Amino acid sequence: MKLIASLTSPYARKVRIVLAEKHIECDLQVDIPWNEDTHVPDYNPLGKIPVLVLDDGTAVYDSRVIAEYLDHASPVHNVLPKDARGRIAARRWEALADGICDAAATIFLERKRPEAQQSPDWIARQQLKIERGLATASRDLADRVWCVADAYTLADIALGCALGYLDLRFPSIAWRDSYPNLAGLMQRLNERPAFADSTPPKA
Ligand SMILES: N[C@@H](CCC(=O)N[C@@H](CS)C(=O)NCC(=O)O)C(=O)O
Repeated sequence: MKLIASLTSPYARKVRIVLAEKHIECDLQVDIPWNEDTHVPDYNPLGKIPVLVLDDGTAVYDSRVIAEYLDHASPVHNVLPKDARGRIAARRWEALADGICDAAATIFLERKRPEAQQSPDWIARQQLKIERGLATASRDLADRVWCVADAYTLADIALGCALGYLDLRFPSIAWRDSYPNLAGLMQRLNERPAFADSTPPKA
């Protein structure tokens, strides 16, 4: 089994953390989908990472599907709650966290375009998604230790990856000052080897 991923993608990091928490062996093939020599479209017609390539050649995407696949693949440390209610709650957290990443990545890409072609309205729209997303995450986490059912789940993994991505691409967003409970969660997450070992490189 191999995972096609970049080291900065928050979606790929989510999958790498699930692999580590579940102690599943998997080769990592680093591929940057923006590079001309990328092989990602050979595995995913959408040209996006992460892609998990199974031993029989089946390509599994996107990160949410991969996470579910991996959770079923091994009984070690299930990251999705067994009960339907808990599962939906964890999935909703994941959708929120991934949505924050989508908005942040959209701004990052927009700002790479020539300045005259950039749309301030488009950027402002994405910024609002990030602001509302963080406010909602903080409100819903409240004073609990973990996002769902007092246990460390995919919800926490996804949120931690989104917060880590903001640190990487938008260090000026002072989310730790605005939301101390999210800062506390990030600190707990960074104590886990799966998080510490997958911190995105600054380059
Ligand atoms: N919903 C997808 C998002 C994946 C995604 O957007 N990956 C980015 C890297 S962070 C990518 O491959 N972008 C290349 C492109 O959009 O062409 C997932 O969860 O896997």
